[in-house]
Amino acid sequence: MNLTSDTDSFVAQSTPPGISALALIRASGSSCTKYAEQLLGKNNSPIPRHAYFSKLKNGEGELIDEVVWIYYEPGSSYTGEAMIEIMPHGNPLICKMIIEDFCRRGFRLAEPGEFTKRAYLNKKLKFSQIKGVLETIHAQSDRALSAARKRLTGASDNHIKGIVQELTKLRAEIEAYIDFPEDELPPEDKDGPPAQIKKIISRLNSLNATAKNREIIQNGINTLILGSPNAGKSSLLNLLVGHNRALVSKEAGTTRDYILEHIEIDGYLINLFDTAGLNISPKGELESLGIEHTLELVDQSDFFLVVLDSTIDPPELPASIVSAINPRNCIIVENKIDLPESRTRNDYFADFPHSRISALDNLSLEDLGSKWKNLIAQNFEIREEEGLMFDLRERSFIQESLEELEQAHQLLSEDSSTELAAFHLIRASESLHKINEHVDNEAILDELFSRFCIGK
Ligand SMILES: Nc1nc2c(ncn2[C@@H]2O[C@H](COP(=O)(O)OP(=O)(O)OP(=O)(O)O)[C@@H](O)[C@H]2O)c(=O)[nH]1
Ligand SMILES: [Mg+2]
Repeated sequence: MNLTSDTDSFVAQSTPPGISALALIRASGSSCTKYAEQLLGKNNSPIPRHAYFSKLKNGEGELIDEVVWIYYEPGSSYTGEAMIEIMPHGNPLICKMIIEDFCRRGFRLAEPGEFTKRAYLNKKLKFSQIKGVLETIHAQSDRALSAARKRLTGASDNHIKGIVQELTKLRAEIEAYIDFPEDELPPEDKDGPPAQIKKIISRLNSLNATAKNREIIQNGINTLILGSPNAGKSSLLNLLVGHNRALVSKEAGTTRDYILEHIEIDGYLINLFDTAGLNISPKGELESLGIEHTLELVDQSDFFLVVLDSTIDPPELPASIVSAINPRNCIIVENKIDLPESRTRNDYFADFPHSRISALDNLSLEDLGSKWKNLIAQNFEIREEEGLMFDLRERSFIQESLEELEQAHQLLSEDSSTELAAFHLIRASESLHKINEHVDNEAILDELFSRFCIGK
């Protein structure tokens, strides 16, 4: 994608292909004004942001569709250029004809993310807001959406700006160190700056610790349902997803390959894996392969539900599972409590949370749900700052800034050169500035825009 701010006009369908009640076709560039004038007839000027209803005709004067359309004047549209949005009936044939008609009038097809790219080049959006647009479109849970909104509205930019302001204030104080002889400064001023730097360091550290949360918010909490064959793992999955997704049978070894379903708990996306029962002596190659798959999933999982058949003695788990689970990321689900032979299994992983349920009779699922929610809250809860979700590139600037701050802190604590400490504070601010800086590196922009849909 080249970065010249050419003003050629382009068009794309912004709604997904296929049949729908209505569709949205969007165009940007200087030719939009002429297009709108022709739609109005007699070369009248369109009123910006006014919804018109017109007959849209092709080059031969044949009616394509009756459409609602809106014209946006240059300067105050999404892209910053003249834009037009057309809402025809959602028939792919109609959309194709309208787009062909645009092309006949000198428009070209838009590249993925090109509307947003124009908005960025025309300074209608900041770099982090582009990511906010992308994350808003792709968010798969309430939590992901709320974090994306923070980016889109510039909350993450403002957060960094706040820290930069504090650093500037601090520098002024330190420069007072330089300008005044030490014995003329009140003692509290001498203690102040190192303590304040420590505070900023801890704020930045908490921003930097967002890597795992970012993944979890965006991609979901990988949750494995594990246990012996016939324990009721698939029955539990079916209950949680609300339909009979997995085969259930009284034969042990029913589930072979894992099954993935998505549910939402407390606004978090849960990627729920039903797995093959962990049979110590598997019957045949297929069952062995299934168990191998289960064990492979353990490393990539964030959370575990170990399902027991509470009418029989609990199984010994493979070492790789024992080392992956702990009382914060695992619930022991004692199933089949409807049966008279059922016994409590409190001594099995005694310090883990236990929940006694019947997947067959849908008993006590609330207890499991509330324990599950509590653990998610403890492990994955996003604090306000972490909800801002900085990505890898941004975190590298935060890291740079932290290193400068550590040096400044050390110099001030040792009563060494205050000039040098002030210099490190400037460098720390500069690193943070890079987070919100206008990026014109083509490779970075190309990579980002390639993740967009056409029409956005
Ligand atoms: N009584 C009773 N039976 C249950 C309960 N949950 C599951 N079952 C029965 O136990 C048998 C096995 O259930 P599944 O859900 O297929 O068990 P699984 O753990 O997925 O088994 P595999 O896929 O073979 O590892 C079926 O006959 C279920 O109807 C329960 O809470 N109570
Ligand atoms: Mg199963």
